[in-house]
Parts: sequence; structure tokens; C-alpha cells
Amino acid sequence: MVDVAIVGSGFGGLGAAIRLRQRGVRDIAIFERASSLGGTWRDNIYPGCRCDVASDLYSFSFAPNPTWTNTYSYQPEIRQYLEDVADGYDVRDLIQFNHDVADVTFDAELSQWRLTTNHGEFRARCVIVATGSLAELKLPDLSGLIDFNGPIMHTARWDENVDLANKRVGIIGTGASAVQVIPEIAPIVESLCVFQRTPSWVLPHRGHPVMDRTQRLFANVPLAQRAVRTYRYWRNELTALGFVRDPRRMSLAEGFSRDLLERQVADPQVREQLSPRYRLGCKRVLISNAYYPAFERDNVELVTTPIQCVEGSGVRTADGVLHSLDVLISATGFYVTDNPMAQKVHGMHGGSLADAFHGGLPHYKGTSFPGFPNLYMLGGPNTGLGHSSVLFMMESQLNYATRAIANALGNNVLVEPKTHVARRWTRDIQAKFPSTVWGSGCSSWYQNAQGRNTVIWPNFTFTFRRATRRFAKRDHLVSSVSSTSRD
Ligand code: N01
Repeated sequence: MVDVAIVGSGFGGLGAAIRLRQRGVRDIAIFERASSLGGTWRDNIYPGCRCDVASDLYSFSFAPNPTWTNTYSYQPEIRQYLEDVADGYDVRDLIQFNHDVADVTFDAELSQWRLTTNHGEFRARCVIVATGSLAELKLPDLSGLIDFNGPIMHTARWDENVDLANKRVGIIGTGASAVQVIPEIAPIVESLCVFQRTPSWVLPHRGHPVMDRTQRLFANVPLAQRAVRTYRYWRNELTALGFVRDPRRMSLAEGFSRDLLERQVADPQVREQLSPRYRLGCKRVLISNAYYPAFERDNVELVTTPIQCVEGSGVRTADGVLHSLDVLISATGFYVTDNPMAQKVHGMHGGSLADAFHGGLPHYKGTSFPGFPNLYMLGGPNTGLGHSSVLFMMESQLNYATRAIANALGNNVLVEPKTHVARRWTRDIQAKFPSTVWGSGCSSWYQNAQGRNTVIWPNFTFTFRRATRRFAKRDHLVSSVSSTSRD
């Protein structure tokens, strides 16, 4: 048995281990289903994959990286950063690679968590679920998909052995992954059919290479990089005024996006097809200088007629046209509100964490849940962002979770949020949505099947930081660990 079991070794899992160590918790095991660490930044290797949050902010506050080569880093550098953090903070040895956690269930008799993996059963006094919300890829629910003759690959499982050169390629989806991959592959393929269901708002990308002398400055004067991080943080927070307070302010950014479209796409009909009909910010805002110009290429076609089905030789749209293809790429996102991992975590009353995303289980600060003692979830319900770095939210969650865990272990107790406190927290969050941009009318992966937004934090991030800065004992039920477990 370990004191703390962490599931996942991406940003969340590594950050949790480091923070726990800093609080004196040493008996930790990290369970990782893959053979290497990095989570979503290990899995997403499609061409052009990069973070759309600036790297000074999309990195741990306690582990700045002075050598980012671009202000918005590409996937290989972010993955390397995580490898370096694991070594620099000496947490790599805690990771049990190739351990796929199939079930996490609270054993009330022993007051412990039981983790069932492909390598047998493990026990833990506390658990941190750090599997992330972008871990389980989603293929489109289209009839005939399995009949397609050529390779089908999801952006999150890119197969580098599939040669796209001079192939007729189709890509389904026009979200964050698609806008990055389309400009990269368009020049090498024979033809590219982009199947768009809903156009995205796209803003100009401000990323640029970081000069050597800036890297040297950051290495020698860490305060300089901290100042840049702080500047970026507050600049992003300012945009939350539009997301959260007054969505009409988004019209300014909508103007920037329309200008970009106007400048980069000549054909008025294509421009019209690429123009969103909902408020900017309601779905994730994308940034790219290369996405729209891809549609100026002779070999790229934007298809907006809905897909009817997939056939052996291509994709048939509702107008009866068969788009003949050699390779099909699915840029269709992830299971987020219906994340399979949440279905595998069972509390003391039998329900699963999935209920927190469906609305049946209240959550406390997106991190803990009544009936799930000593268990914490990173990237839990309503901790996602549309305007800044999720790592800021994750570190906030860790401020609370690691304090609560240290308290539970130190006093040998079980800690869980009080139901009425969690209900109030969840209700207050839901009450905010109608006046925010997310309540302005669109459908997105932020919403569950009932249309309830269980992904986004609908406020400034500093309010979340304030709410999670300590372990508020009065908000929790504290009970003693069963005597069997103490023996
Ligand atoms: O996935 P998405 P993603 N038929 O869910 C379409 C993060 N990320 O992988 O809008 C046709 O955004 C769907 O259409 P619609 C980031 O948080 C980050 O691109 O539902 N189309 C949409 O266009 C991001 O938000 C980075 O109508 C179908 C697309 O597929 C999240 O990952 C980079 C369809 C899915 O878009 C997910 O992004 C990349 C169907 N049956 C990703 N089903 C960073 O830089 C779905 N679609 C940090």
C-alpha cells in the first residue's frame, strides 16, 4: 500500500508528485498506462502540434524554462520539458509505466482505495486522478467508418508510417487540432478535403522564435521571465472581461478575426463558409496565421455539406457526392464530459465520478467530491479555461489537494467535502453561465449530453486561485480511518 496513488504522468501527475514531495509526502506511486510520460503532449504528435497558450505561462510556475525556442512552443519541446521536469525534480522513479488503471474503488471496510490494473491490484490511502480531459480520443459517429479501404488516423494517434505525399486526403473537423495540421499537410498531399461542420473563430497568431539573447537573459535573470509570465497572465485575464462579464466585448476580437479572413481568403463564398455564426469564445477560440491561407491552395477544398456516410473509397456527403480518398484523418476531439476514466472511479456509495460531469454528483472546487474520501481530480469539472493556461488552474487545485492530503495522512483520517457545500459550489457555478459567452448559444465539447457546461471555469482565474489557496477544514467531513486499516 502507498500513501498516495497518482493516475497519469502528464502535467497533472508530475505536478502532483512534486507538490506532494514538497509537503513531505514521500510514499507515492504514479500509475501510467503508456511506456513513457507526458500525457497529451506524448500522444499528440501530428504535424504542427503546438500549444496555443504562451509557454512562459504554459509551464509550471516552479519550473520556468528559459530555453523555450518559440513563445508558443511546439509539441516536441513541451514533451522534452516534461521529461526534464521529471528528472530535475526526481519523480521519474515513482512512475510505474505500462500500468493501465481499469478501476479505482473505495474499500469502506479498510478505508482505502483499491486500484485494479493490468499488473494486479494496488492499495492507496489517497488518490489523485490526473488523467486529463484530452486523453480519450473520439472518432466520428459515422456509418461505414470501418469500411474505409485506406488508413484512418485520429490526430491524437498520428501514424508517422502513413505517407501522405501525393495522396488524396480527407480531414473531418475544424477545431484546434485541425487548424494546426491542415496547413502542414496541405503542401505535400495531392488533394485535401476539409469536412467542416461548424466554422471556428480564428485569431492571428502572435507566436515567434525566442532570440538567443532573450534565452540568456531568462537564464541569468529569472525575474525577467517571471515578469513576462506575469504580464501574459494579466493580459489573458483582461480578456476574461469579455468571456465572463460582458460577451458583447467579443465583437472587437470578432472584427480582428473577420479582418484576418478577409485578408487571407479571396473567394467570398469560401469566406462565407468559414464565417462563424455564434459569439467568439462560445467554442474554443483558435489562433493561426496559416489556416485560412490553406484554402487559397488549388489542392484544398472546403466541404460544408454534411457527411452522410463513409464508404470504402471515400466520404459521401448529403448531396450525394462521393469524395474519393486514400487517407482519412479524424480531427474530431476527445471524450471530455464523458471521459471514460471518470466512469472507472467509484466512491463509497457506488456511484462514479462520471456523475460529476453529468450533473448528478456535486463537486467541490472541481477537485473533490462527497462520498469520495481522500480522492482528488485534476482537470475536474468546471476547471477548464477558454482564455488562459489550464496549468494555472491545476496548480491552484494542487494547493488545496496537497494540503488536504498532507492533513489526512498526518492525522490518519478520511477527508471529503460536505455535500451541501459541494452542492452550493456547483450550483453557484452553473448560475453564472447564462450571462457569460458560453451561455450565448452554441454547442461545444464544453457541454454534456444535457447541454450543461461541466468543463469551463466561468470566472477570472485569480478567483479560483483564491478559493483553493488553502484547505478549508470546515467545508469537509473528517472521519477516522477504520481500525483494520490502521493495523
Ligand atoms: O477537437 P475539437 P480538437 N462530423 O473537439 C468536428 C486541445 N488542443 O482535437 O464544432 C463532422 O475542438 C467538430 O465539429 P463541431 C484544445 O483544448 C489544444 O481540435 O462539433 N465533424 C470540430 O470541428 C482543444 O479545444 C491544443 O460542429 C465532426 C472538430 O471535429 C481540444 O484539444 C492543440 C464530427 C473537433 O474539434 C480539442 O481540440 C490541439 C462529425 N461526426 C488541441 N464530430 C493546444 O494548442 C466532431 N466533428 C493546447
